[in-house]
This record gives sequence, C-alpha cells and structure tokens, in this order.
Amino acid sequence: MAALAGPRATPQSQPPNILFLSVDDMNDWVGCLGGYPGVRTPNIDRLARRGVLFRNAHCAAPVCNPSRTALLTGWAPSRTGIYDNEQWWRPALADAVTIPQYFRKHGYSACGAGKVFHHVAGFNPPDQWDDFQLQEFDDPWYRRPEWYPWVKKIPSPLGHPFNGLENFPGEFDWGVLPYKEEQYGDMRAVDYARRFLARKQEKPFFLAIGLWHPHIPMFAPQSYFDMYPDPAMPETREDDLDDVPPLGKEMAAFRRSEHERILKEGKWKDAVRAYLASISFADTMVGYVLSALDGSAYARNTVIVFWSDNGWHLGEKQHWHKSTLWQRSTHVPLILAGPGVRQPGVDRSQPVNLLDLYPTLIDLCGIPRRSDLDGETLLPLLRDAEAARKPTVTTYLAGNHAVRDERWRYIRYRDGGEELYDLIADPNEYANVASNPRRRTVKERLAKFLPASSAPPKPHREAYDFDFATHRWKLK
Ligand SMILES: [Ca+2]
Repeated sequence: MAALAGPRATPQSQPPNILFLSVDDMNDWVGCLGGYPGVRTPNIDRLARRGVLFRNAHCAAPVCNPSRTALLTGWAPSRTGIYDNEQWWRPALADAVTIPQYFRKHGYSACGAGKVFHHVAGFNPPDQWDDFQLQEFDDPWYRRPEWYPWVKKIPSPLGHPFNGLENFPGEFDWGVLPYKEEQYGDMRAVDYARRFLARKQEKPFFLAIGLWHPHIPMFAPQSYFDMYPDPAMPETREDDLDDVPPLGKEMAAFRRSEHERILKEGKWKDAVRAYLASISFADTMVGYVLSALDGSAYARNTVIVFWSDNGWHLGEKQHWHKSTLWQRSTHVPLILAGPGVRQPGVDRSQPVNLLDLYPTLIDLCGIPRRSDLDGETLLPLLRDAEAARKPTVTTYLAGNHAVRDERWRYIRYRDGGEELYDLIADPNEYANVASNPRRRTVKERLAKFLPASSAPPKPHREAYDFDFATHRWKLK
C-alpha cells in the first residue's frame, strides 16, 4: 500500500511541527546577546548556536497584551487599536485569525500551557486551542479573583513580602519562596511540554509553552540567587531624561514611586539580583523544554521559536517595568532553530520584529500565505545572513512609535516630540540628537516607516460584561 501513499505520508515530507517557546519581560540580559556580562543563560546560548539569533529584534509593543496580541494576530497595534493591557483583543477584533487558529485550519493541532496570550481572564479564549493548560502563578495570595478566576487563593506564606518592602505593590515582590524548584508555576508548563512531547501526535503540532519568568514577582530558588552574590549595577545617568520630550518623560515616570522607593530603601542591587536569578531560572526551564524535545520523536522535524514579549528597565532612565519606546523596553531575545533555518550559529543583526513571526512560521511550514499580515517573512534572512531588511517599528499607546534600523532609533510621539539615538556610539541612549541639523536626513529616512495612521484605541475592560465560564463578552 505504500506506493499509493501521497508524498505527505513519508516522514521526510511531513510538515514541520512548531515549538513556540516564550519568556516574559526578558530583556537583552542574555549571554548570547551580551546585554549583561556575567549573566548565566547556558540553555538559551546553546539554542542560539544551533539556530539563528536575531541580535536586533524588537517587540511590536513594549508591554504584554499589545505585544502578544500583535504577534499572535499578525496585526500591528496601529491597525488594531490594541495598545495596552486593559483591552480585551477578542471582542474588539472579530475578524482576527491567530497563529494557533490559522495552523489548526491547515491541518495542525494547537496546544499550549502557561502565558501565551496575556495572562488575565478573557485574553486567552479556549477556542484558540485544541488543548490549553492555564498559567499557574507563584503568588496566588496576591491575585484578584475577577482577573484570575481559575486561581485558588491561599494564605500568604510566612516571610512575605519576600523583598522586605511593606506596602509595596504586591506583584512587584522578589525573593526565595519556601518551595522546591519543582513547585514553581513554570514547572507546570514544563510538565505539560514533557507530557505532550512524550505522546504520539496524530497531526503536525503548534505547541506553545509560555514561561512566566523573569516577569515580576521575581521568585526563584536560592541557588539562582547564589549565582549572583554581588551583581554589577546597570549603567545609569542622573540627567538622562533632560533631553527627552514631555511624552517620553511621562512614559518614564509611570510607576516612578516604585523606583524611588527601591532607591530610598537601598534595594536596587537586591532587585537587580532577583531579575538575574529569574532570568537564569527561566533559562533552566527553557533547557528542560528543549531537552524534552530533543529526547522526543519530534526532535528533527520541529521548528523552535524562542522569544520574549518585551524588555525591562531596572532603573535606567529612572524607570522600572517596560512601557517605554527605548531599547531597554523594545529589544528582545529572538531565536529560530530547526528545519528551514540555514547558516545556524551565524547571528543576524538586521532589524526584525515579533510581528514577522506569523508570516515566517507560515513559510517554514509551507501553508498558504496571508496577504493581510503586517510583519514580513524572515525566510530570506534565514537563508542568507546578508539579506537586507527594512527598519522595524514599535508602538506604545496610540500615535507613539520607535523606528529602529541597524544603527539608529528614531522616536516620534503623538505630539511631534522626537528622539534620535546612535546605538553604535551611544548604546545606552543617553544623547538625544534629534535636534542636530546634521542628522536631519537620518530622521527623514526613518520617518518614512512610521505608520501612516493610528487606529483609535479599542474599549477597555470596564466597557464589557465578561463571563469567564462561557467566555462571552457583552458591551455594556
Ligand atoms: Ca511582558
């Protein structure tokens, strides 16, 4: 009967599976990206050597929901009007066909665990997936029941807040939980990947494993803190915001009180250490998932995508968190490995965007292209390390954009305020040279890539009644 079988029946021509593996709020403090000398990320670094590391990758938006919505719908924030964490994308974008939905239409199964879409109730509709295991949190005692209805609240464990900061925002805690590594929430997503990859899969699969770390709260076992007994502090300048226009200052001032409190209480180094510990913890989780894949029947025929949804400030520009248009917030780790990835181990430094992943995965898996996606396939760059790329755009809130090429970052805010940085001469973006007449042509060239228009923001959550049990939204 073998002679009757079509070409797709032979193992060689099986469309590749996808392992879509993500971390949250991981900036470029990753060994292979060189953002923080001394950080320990052996598993991510190993993946970068066996695949292609994009050294100049940026998110579509510098905060969880708009970044993930853009990546998974393939549509830029300026098109969708999804700009912040308060906007449910699903009721607002009735026509969206996300990556998991599109792959299911074309013969794939789509399964996942952890944080893939934004983690609050209503952002991860169950109809996206054949199977999904919801995010398990390390701090259920802080979680608001209406946002996390699947989480069982438990009494706060002895010793919290673990950072010693009373009356600090509960989610922004850090320290060592009285748990073993196996009891951390991200291990449940790892377990899911292990079980999934050990089973016989009837269809090619899209497996999304979304790790929480190094997102706050930055909890990790003691051994990860022990890796960084006396961490070097990020470089900062007191007068860094002096040449930043008003809307940039406003973005930097978001949650400023937390920065001030961290400084006042002498906790800056502690928090840097916790972030490093959380990065290394995430790296261990990445290693577990990759080992599960390597030991499975799918090791040879699975495309691996590793990404972070946005970066993270640790006091640079007097700011913590993300939600800015600077390199700290927009620059993310991105690695592709597996079938179709040529010149492995050769880094790419052309500007790319998480929006480019949707069309890239379509091309790597040979399913029909979509003409309505805002990203651009990375296939030419995966085949030829020298392929040219256009500058790429990150948007934060309506009408504010950063355009990044191989050397420059040009920011334009909705009121016309501008910044321009030469990342080669000034990697920390200290000197805004936007008003330098000698740089006018650079600005004009990059300004051509600004979105022509900005969709009005979609409604915030308070505009809806939402029922978690049925996953239905109704505009009030
Ligand atoms: Ca995030």
